[in-house]
Amino acid sequence: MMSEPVKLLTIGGSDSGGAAGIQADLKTWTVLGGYGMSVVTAVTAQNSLAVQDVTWMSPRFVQAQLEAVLSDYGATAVKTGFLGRTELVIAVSATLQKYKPAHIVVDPVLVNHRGQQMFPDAVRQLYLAYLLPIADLVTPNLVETAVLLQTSSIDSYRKLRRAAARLHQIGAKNVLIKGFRDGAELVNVLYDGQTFIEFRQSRLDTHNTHGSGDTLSAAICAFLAQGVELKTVVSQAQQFTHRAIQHATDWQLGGGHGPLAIF
Ligand code: PXL
Repeated sequence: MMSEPVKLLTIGGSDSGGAAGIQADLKTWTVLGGYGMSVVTAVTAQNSLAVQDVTWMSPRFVQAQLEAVLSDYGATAVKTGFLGRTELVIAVSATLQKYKPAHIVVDPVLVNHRGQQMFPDAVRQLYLAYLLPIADLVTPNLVETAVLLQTSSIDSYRKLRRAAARLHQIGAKNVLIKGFRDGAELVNVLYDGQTFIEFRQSRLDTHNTHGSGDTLSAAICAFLAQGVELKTVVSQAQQFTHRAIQHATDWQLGGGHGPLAIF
């Protein structure tokens, strides 16, 4: 018999194109040996070029899915993704506080790949009030960080560190700000309230990065649930994601931003 897998839950949207959202999370978890569950907040009509349409699940039905899985299976680690409705942010926060999973990773999906805010500003405000305070880790990219804090673009380490400190102060236990460009390298910075740790990786020249943020936060969830220490978790998850991007560099599955090779 196989040993029991860790139980992992994603709360997010479906990407019909299979690159991002719950599809990226579930593929990542299967590869990393976890048992993946998914509470669907929205269904997107999406391909490598654009999100063409979205149908939202009702807050009542999202709540029903959460109760169904958490009252029976439970989850050691949970990640939140596409939650662009105020009622959904509130329902998800309340239910996570009821069930208290050991690890909560908040991936603040707020902007599209062009860097435009996708949701009403009230959603951003509720992220600060309801999700950051229960997050063990929040994982914004540079644009999401600037949107969350309503600041100008983050173009220096000084601004990045200050933003991380503010997100920590608002309530996130740990903050990982992703995607700072430093020459040929991409730098992710982890802040735990005391020290800043830089994780560096060579920047890959490819269009196929659709779902890379989801894959990274999903991998983080899986390693956290396995009991790995956060610093090591971030390093391992980054290597996993980097490899997945590397292996898909030359793919042309669609006409736009293609998926990663999650194998
Ligand atoms: O990559 C962020 C993301 C997550 N979840 C869903 C998405 C996207 C980006 O478009 O559509 C469902």
